[in-house]
Order: sequence, then structure tokens, then C-alpha cells
Amino acid sequence: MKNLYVTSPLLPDLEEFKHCIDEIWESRQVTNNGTFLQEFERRLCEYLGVEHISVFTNGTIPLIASLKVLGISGEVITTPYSFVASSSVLALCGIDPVFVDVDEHGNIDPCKIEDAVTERTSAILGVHVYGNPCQTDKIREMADKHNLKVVYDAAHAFGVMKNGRSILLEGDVSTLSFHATKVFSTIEGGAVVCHSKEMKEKFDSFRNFGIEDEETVSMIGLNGKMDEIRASYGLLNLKQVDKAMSERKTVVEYYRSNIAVDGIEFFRDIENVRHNYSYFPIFVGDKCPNVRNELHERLKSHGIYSRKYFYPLITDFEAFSRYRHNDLTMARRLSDSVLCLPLFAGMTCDDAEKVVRCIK
Ligand code: T4K
Repeated sequence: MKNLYVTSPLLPDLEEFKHCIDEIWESRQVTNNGTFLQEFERRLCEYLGVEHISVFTNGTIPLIASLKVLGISGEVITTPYSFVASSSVLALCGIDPVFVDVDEHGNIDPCKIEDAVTERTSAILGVHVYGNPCQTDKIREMADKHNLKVVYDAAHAFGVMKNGRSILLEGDVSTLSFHATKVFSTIEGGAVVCHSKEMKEKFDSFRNFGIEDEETVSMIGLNGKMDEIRASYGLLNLKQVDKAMSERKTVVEYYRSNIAVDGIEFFRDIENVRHNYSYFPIFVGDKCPNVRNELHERLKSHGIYSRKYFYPLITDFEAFSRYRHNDLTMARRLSDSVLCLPLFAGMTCDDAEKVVRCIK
């Protein structure tokens, strides 16, 4: 019996990929804003319904770039219920993350933001966790009231739309991850979406050491460039990402219709949202972590590798213990009960049935 992992990468057609590699070999332009990268950025804009995108070498550097380009400092209000990267970038930039609780979808709760604002607060960093959109209108209201920037970590939200509009258009900037474990992938990769040509130029410069021309460095930057091979891989994957999302949706629908077990809860689709089905979290034995942990182990013994995304909370990591947080009741409740089930393009309902049978 084959093992089932929480995810599996979206791979382009190998023959087509070999053709791209031939072309790259022929041109000898292997990185530094080559033709595949430029074409990839154009096609991403079309696909995502956005105007300005800068592609990066992973999904973490665009977060650092956003903090630097927007001039964010002091304290940033953020969520503890996320992958550690969304907070480590703050600490790395000398900014103090201030953690507040999440809403029932696992996203930063706008009602909890105001209490955490101090004169050092300069921004809100929200994460559209599992691709569920944050309450962006309420976050914008709060940000406007206190003159704060808004950065969205949209690592999980590739292709997500709210009311027919890309979720990436919310906030001052949004960042994406194209890691192999994501709905859309370039193996390693990421991007930042911003709202003006001038901003894009800053992000493009940041990812290339801040170099303006051969003799001018106009800002302090670093190396965040994506190479031609991965840009071509991304171009090929763009052709199949709709199919990938629809295959994921089929599995999610199977799970939703067949996991009817007392004590297990899961999210439903949100009205007016086009979901990307990036993860399928279930919440098991609320307030009783042993049940979740036992299920995690039992699934493993049957070759089913679910993951506790996101446990522990970021605030519970020793490295983050010195940062302030308010009451985190909801975040803790989700974190103590979550288990993400296998979900990937190419997964079949037979695979999902095996998972469901094992859970039952
Ligand atoms: N913000 C948020 C909210 C994020 O979730 C992330 C990343 C970031 C920012 C940062 O973006 P990047 O800089 O990473 O682009 C994974 C990913 O490494 C990470 O990208 C992701 N979030 C996080 C949620 O998950 P791990 O350590 O759990 O992945 P790993 O290697 O255990 O893989 C999980 C399963 O996927 C494996 O059991 C098997 C399968 N797999 C994985 C890889 C890498 C494959 O089949 N093939 C593969 O090549 O972190």
C-alpha cells in the first residue's frame, strides 16, 4: 500500500520542461531577470488578476522585502497561528511581533487588534491561513484609524478571490509562496504583489542587491532572484493549476461528505469566495489534545502522514518567548486540535476513502 503524505508537488510535464531547459542552455541566460522570468511575471499578473508582481526565490524573502520597502519598524501586530516564517521575518528585521487572537477561520481577529496598538505599532501582518481570506475590510478600517500599513502573507492563498476580486489586491502588499508543498509551485519560489509601478521597481531592485545601474546602488537589498529554470517550471505549472485546484476540490468534497464523526469539525466554503483548496484541516477532540495526537499517530501507522499545521503556536516556541501577546484562546483551541489531512493534485477519491476509513 502506498504512503499518503500531507501534500505532493505539482510537477510540470517533463518533456515540456526538458524543452525549456534546452532553450535556456541555448541562450546561456540562466538567471538575473531573463526572458522566462519576465514572461512568468506577465502571465502571473494575467492569471491572478493583479497589475504588479515581483517574483522571488522563495516566499520568505518577499516578506522581508515588504517590511523593508514599506519602512515598517517598531511593533507589528500579527497572528500566532501560522507557519513560523510569518513572524521570524519580523524578528529578523528587528521588529517586535505582537500576537493577538484569531477568528473562527484561524485568521487574525480584527476585533483584537485595537487593544494591542501602542505608539510603536507601525503595521498589521495578517496571514490568509489555509487560503481562507482574512476579514480584510475590518482590518483596513483598523489600519486607517491608527495609520498602520497592512501586509498580507498570502503564502496559502494563490488564486483565491473574494467577491470576484483577487485577495492579493488587499492591503499595501501581499506575498506568495511557490514552495513545492503549495497549490502552485516553482519548487522554491515566491512573489510580492503591490499596487504601483514605482513599488514594483523598488521590489525588483531589493531582490537584486538594490542595484540601479552598473555604478549605482540606490537602496540596501539582497539576493532574492528567481532563476530561469524555475521561472520556466512556473510557466508550465500555470497551465495546469486550474486542473490541480479542481482535483483538490473533488477530494475536499469527498472528505466533507464522508467524514461524519462526532468530535471532528472542518471548514466549509465561505460565501463569495473562490477557494484554492490548499489544505484540509480537521479539528479533533476540541480541548483534548491527546485525541488529536492519537489520531495523528494511528494514521501514521497506516502510512497516512497528516500534519499538525499549525501546532505549536508561534508564541510557544522558545525563540519567541520574549514577545508580547494578548489572550490567545481561539488560536490555542485550533492549534491543540488541528490535523491537516493529505490533499494534493492527483490524489484520488480512493486515496481519500482510505484516509476516511482509517479515521472512522
Ligand atoms: N508564510 C506562510 C504562512 C507559510 O506557510 C510559509 C511556508 C511561508 C510564509 C514561507 O514560504 P517559503 O519561504 O517556504 O516559500 C512546509 C514548507 O517548507 C513551507 O514552505 C510551508 N510554508 C510550510 C507550511 O510547510 P514542512 O517542513 O512542513 O514541509 P515538509 O518538507 O515536511 O513537506 C511536507 C510533506 O510534503 C512531506 O511529508 C512530503 C511532501 N513533499 C515535500 C517536499 C518538500 C513532497 O512530496 N515533495 C517535496 O519536495 O514545511
